[in-house]
Amino acid sequence: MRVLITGVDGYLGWTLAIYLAQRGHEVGGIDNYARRLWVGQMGSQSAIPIAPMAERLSAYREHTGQNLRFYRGDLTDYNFVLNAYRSFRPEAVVYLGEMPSAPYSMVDVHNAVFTQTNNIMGTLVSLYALRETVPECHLVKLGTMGEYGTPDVDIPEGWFELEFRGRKERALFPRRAGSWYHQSKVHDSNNVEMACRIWGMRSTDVMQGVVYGTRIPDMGEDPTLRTRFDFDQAFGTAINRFCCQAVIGLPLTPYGKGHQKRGFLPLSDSMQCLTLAVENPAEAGEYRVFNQFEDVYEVTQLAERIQRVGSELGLEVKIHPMENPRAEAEQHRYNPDHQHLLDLGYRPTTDMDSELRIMLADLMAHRERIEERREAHFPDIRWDGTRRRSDYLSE
Ligand code: USQ
Repeated sequence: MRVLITGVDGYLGWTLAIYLAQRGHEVGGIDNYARRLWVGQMGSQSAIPIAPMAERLSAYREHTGQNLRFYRGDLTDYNFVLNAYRSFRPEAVVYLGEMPSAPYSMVDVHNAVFTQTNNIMGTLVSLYALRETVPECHLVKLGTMGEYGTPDVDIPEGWFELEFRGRKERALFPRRAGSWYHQSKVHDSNNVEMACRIWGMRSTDVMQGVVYGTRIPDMGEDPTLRTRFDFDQAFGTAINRFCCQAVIGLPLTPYGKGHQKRGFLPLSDSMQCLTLAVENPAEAGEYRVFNQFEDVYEVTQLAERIQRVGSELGLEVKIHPMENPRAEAEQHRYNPDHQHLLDLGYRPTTDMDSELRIMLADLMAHRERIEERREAHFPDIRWDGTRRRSDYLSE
């Protein structure tokens, strides 16, 4: 299939381009290198060095035997997006080109407005451009499990049956996001659902949990094919941050009580799931939702795992809870369904401990790069809009 990836320079986008090409798909990509800039604004850099796009593209050609058709530009620019879709004529678009950080979106009014403009307008522009150029195209839109928030009931896969005053309706499960970023994905979901309903477009909205991992086997050994890996307070997720903290001897930092639960899945399995969505498109007019994660853990459980696996590799890892810079539930129910991808044939291929061993070994090779940006580990972006560095909590 001809698959266009928006955000192809990012953590998931670059990995997916390689994964799809190795499975015989023709891949195109859009990016404006914004992620490199945002991480720089956070005073950080990718722990794993990544090459400029021109070098990435030639390594890709050599490794996959394919040319990746790359379009450099801004996804909120309608004419640019229209021309890219008109020239590539994708059968599927995997939409990963958004600003993905909750803390970054909470810095101030500028970051909040930027996040929502970039994400919501970008998706809306793509809906129009797809309708105009390739209306049959399947939009695989990356949402997030964070759209649901942490309700005190089970979480279905998008749709559920609502009963009110004796009448029933199939409805979208209520969303209750906890950051302007997560909220931007809620708005995206509403817009995409409406485009399917009124224009007959087809879409899979992927509520993805937290993805972890430094590589997939399809990357081989060429360092130019590696994907980025962030650890700063905004673009590093808890698990990725903990691994980098372990490598440079900083204590791991569960925020607050540390009982926050999230769904996790390894990078290679995220690729498998996105590819299953691409290869099994939604019907015309269908808006379907996949909850995409493998296992649920509390952040403190993650920290303990990384401590254990780290000690096998000779790292002395301490855990030291830190004052929570976010406003969020630190103890809550979390029981989301995740059956749709299993029904399509998804089978987990690896477990967290094996993946952590690979991650820690990969990161130990780049200890100096992580050490160079030690300051970037410490959170100071608060949900009330102030900037104040969090302290470690006393035991
Ligand atoms: N946390 C810590 N210690 C840290 C960093 C984070 O305890 O050093 C906590 C946070 O307070 C939060 C939990 O870990 O309760 C998860 O935070 P995270 O930064 O790992 O992930 P999150 O902000 O939820 O966002 C990440 C990605 C985002 C994606 C989302 C999927 O950045 O793009 O949408 O994971 S999910 O979490 O399922 O919503």
